[in-house]
Amino acid sequence: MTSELRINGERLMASLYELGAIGALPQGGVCRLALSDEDREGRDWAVARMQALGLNVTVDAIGNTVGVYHGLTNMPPVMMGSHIDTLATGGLYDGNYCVLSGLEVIATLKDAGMRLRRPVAVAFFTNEEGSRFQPDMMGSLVFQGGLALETALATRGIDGVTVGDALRQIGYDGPASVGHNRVDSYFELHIEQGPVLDEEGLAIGVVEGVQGISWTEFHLQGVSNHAGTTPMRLRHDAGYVTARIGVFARQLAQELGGDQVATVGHLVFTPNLVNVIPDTVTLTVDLRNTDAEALRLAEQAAYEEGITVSRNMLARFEPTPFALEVVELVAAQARLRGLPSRRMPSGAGHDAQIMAAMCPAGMIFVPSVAGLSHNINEFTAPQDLIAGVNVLLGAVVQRADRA
Ligand code: HGY
Ligand code: MN
Ligand code: MN
Repeated sequence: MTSELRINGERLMASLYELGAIGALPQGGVCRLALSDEDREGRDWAVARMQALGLNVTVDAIGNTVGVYHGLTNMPPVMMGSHIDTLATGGLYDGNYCVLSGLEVIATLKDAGMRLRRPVAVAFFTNEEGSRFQPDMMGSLVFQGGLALETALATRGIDGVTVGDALRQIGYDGPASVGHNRVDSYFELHIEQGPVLDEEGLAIGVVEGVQGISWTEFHLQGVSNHAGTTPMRLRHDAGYVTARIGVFARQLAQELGGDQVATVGHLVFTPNLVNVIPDTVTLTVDLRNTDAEALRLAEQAAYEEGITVSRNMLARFEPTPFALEVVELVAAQARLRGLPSRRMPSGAGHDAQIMAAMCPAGMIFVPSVAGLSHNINEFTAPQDLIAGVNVLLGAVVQRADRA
């Protein structure tokens, strides 16, 4: 029965384009920053789809939203989840694809008149991207109990607004409690956001875990001075130290090799004027697959330049393996459907790595063309998107109906 079940591909694609129209950018792509008006619009759209499916919808105190399709028992649900907040330059698929796939899986079960032994849930978590408020995966961290609700609500974003105020502003400071949820298992279907599946011509990634993540924000205090009259020997140039950190980060990644990556993605100079030696610089270093060595990079450069440096740990996640039972289930479903697949780690962070602390969790990847993501031109072919959802459908049905 399960292997014959197929989702409605047209309905899935239509929902992707419909949600993608909310916060659409003029040159393509989407901007629905966490807890913005656009995020509220996207949330309202997704909640309306949950209600149209007759799901029991709850919103918790950090805005995580869960729709439950009841089962034959009231055992803990098998959950499909991800996020619908995006970067300022987000693509159509990152996060949204899984939430819409969860809705499609439940719609397919409904069409088939199927109720499973366990309930099946679809969830979107607040602020997965971490662009406006850090850390990323904030909502699932609070859901799982890994971050105190009060700490999350008090977090101030890059625009100075607190999570609590922004949440109230969009009306998603929900009544459901956090940190005490029962979830049988968690599945996240996601675009790979890297080049592996596309380069190897594979349809499915059977994800074995997520690499570690370290986000550090540095504040460099230099001495602002005249760019023309200040001799080099008298300078304390925070801009020069910034450049050194960027070079160190790249060299660190090259020295360590393997999956090590390092990125300077956020950079703010003051006064940011062509003829003024910078007074301060704020920059972030994103390191993955290693311990946070960012401090070493900054301190070494700053010491030599006579700059004071302070740092703020924005996010720090250890490498997270997924539950073998879930990994095997995903691999078996890919085989059952004749889809070429491989086992692999995730380079990107996901809510699944947070949920793995509270229940067996796993992920399914589909190819990203040219490995592009966190870019308005991210693209995955419809047949790959549909194949991924059929693997999710099979895995969830098997998991929810098991004895
Ligand atoms: O940064 C990440 O890996 C995720 O997109 N938040
Ligand atoms: Mn994502
Ligand atoms: Mn992302």
